[in-house]
Amino acid sequence: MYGGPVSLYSGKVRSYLRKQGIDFVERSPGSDRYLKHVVPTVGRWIIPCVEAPDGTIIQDGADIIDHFEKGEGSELRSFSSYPESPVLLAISHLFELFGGEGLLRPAMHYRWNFDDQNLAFLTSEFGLMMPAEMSGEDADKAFLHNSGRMRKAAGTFGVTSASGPLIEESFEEWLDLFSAHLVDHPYLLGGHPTIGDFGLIAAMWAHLFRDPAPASLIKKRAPRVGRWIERMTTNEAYLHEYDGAELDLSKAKLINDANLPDTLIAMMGFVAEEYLPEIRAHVDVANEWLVENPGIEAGTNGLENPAHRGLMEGGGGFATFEWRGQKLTTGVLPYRFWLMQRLHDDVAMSGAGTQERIRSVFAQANLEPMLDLRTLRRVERAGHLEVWGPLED
Ligand SMILES: N[C@@H](CCC(=O)N[C@@H](CS)C(=O)NCC(=O)O)C(=O)O
Repeated sequence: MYGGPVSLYSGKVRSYLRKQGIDFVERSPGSDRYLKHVVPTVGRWIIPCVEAPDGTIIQDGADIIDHFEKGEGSELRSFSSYPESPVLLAISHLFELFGGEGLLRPAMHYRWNFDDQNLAFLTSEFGLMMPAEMSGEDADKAFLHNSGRMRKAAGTFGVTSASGPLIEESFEEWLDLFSAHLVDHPYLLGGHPTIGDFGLIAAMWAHLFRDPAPASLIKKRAPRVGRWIERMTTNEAYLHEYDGAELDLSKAKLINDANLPDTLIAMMGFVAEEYLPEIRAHVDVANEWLVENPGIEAGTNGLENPAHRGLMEGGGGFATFEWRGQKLTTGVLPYRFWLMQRLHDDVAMSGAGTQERIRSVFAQANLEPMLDLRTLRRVERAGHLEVWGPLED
């Protein structure tokens, strides 16, 4: 695996590999192999990437996980990360999306707006991702340059001086809800982690538990969430507070989908408040853009730079929405639609009665509209990039 301790999406894959007991080595994206072989293969500098023993290179957290869940690597994993119950599966997809994408606001805020506590740590940590031959002084300079870019990126996720205090209030609420849920459940859906936990650990690890400022908040306010984070990042069972829990994850059971804990519905309700208006506004902006640009060739993102990850180049592609009484404007990323499609596709696979049950669970949490959000063209992944699918009639 090519990744970095400081990288959000590397944390998702590393946690997955550890919990599944899959043997791997982590190398820096500053390594020769990454720069000379992986970057040209993938077409851009991006982590995490996994290089399988046969030389296959996989980029993207979800694709890497699926390589082990459903693909060539599946004999190496210990348990399925996709719940069998369609209701639990839908909830698990929801938290994969929310953890990797919806928690970026607190992740970016706590990383870049607490320099007295974080900056020395971040300077040293980002140094780990530079080419080995780079001098310490040059690595610090490169960090200054890159951190300027990342601070700017924080703005595109809705981190502003006006939103800062509310981001903190909302993150504290999230910690309280998650902590209450973990009283009875070692993982989001019971006895073993699922794709939802792997999504959540993305934001909760590198930024929110390793960076000094939010780590201290989590330890003071929600130590139980801190222990879930530690549990997610070791191959050990680490279940001290769950007396009698199954230690072998391949035998551990998930919760009963006919009797969902109120604490889980409350966490889903938080997602509705925190993220539904944003993803809905993103879908609207993307659909307007797709209507205005009917000529985009299927299998491309329609942009001059195929490696560009926003909806459009040159400063466009932003959506404005109401969030906790403020107006926020954030960048539209088609990757999020692709993750949401995974939820929609799995819901569509189940029978009418089960779909009704999923709807009623989502409705209890004010999340039902998410089940109906669609972009006019599907997002597909091809050649390690997000691209638009064919125009549908
Ligand atoms: N969808 C990708 C996102 C990966 C990603 O954004 N990685 C960040 C580091 S955490 C990165 O490489 N950024 C490089 C850049 O934006 O230039 C995944 O899940 O793997």
